[in-house]
Amino acid sequence: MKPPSTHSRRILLKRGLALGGVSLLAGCRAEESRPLQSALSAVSRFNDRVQAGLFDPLRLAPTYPDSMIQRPFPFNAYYREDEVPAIDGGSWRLALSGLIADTAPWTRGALLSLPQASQVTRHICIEGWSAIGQWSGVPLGDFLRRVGADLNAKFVTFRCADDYFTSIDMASALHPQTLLALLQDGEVLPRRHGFPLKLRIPTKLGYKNPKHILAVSVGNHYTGGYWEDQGYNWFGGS
Ligand SMILES: Nc1nc2c(c(=O)[nH]1)N[C@H]1C(S)=C(S)[C@@H](COP(=O)(O)O)O[C@H]1N2
Ligand SMILES: [Mo]
Repeated sequence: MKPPSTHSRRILLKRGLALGGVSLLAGCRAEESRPLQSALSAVSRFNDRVQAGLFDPLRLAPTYPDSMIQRPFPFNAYYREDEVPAIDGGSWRLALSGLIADTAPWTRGALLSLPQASQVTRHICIEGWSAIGQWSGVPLGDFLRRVGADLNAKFVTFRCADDYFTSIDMASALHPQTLLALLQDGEVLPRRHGFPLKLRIPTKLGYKNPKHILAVSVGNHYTGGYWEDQGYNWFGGS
């Protein structure tokens, strides 16, 4: 049997995403109904599997010319901009845990000394806005290989300096455009955009791009996320 064409795969993906959208919309009005909630989250779990099955590890997210970069870049978080965590870059360390051979913590300088990649991509927030930006940093796949992570594990989880956390599938973690970003628009990652380290993952929606990362862990147990635990679709493909 012939594999589905890129076009029909895209239609399938849109349908998968639309299913996720229905579950989100309906979730708002159905807080009282437990059976409905669990049926809807079963649809969302199904949607995760559809998206994971359609995910092409080699297909790149669209990139844009520098002239399209939006300045100032919009801010978003689950709190106001004046409550953004203030992190001292000198004493900050990236902690590693789980299925990783070398869990020694990383300084910002050590991360900057690794080969860097950069991208101009569109960040899409589920709240109804999107913006093109430029980010650079260490490809997460290169980093996971360097520290001896188990690349057959299912999940990579990120914990942040605020109460935010999220997790992604390993195939997306190893995608070439998935970056541990240290710079935005050629400058040290601004405080409001996640200093000292954020995940830039252009194949996923904004809420799968954690800012102010403190810790990365690799494992096989589902860990969810801040918004995902409140009903946002876990795979969160864009
Ligand atoms: N630590 C942390 N990371 C986060 C969030 C947050 O509240 N805290 N919000 C997410 C959401 S919903 C979006 S749209 C983007 C916004 O990133 P920006 O401020 O750089 O535009 O950050 C994501 N990462
Ligand atoms: Mo968002």
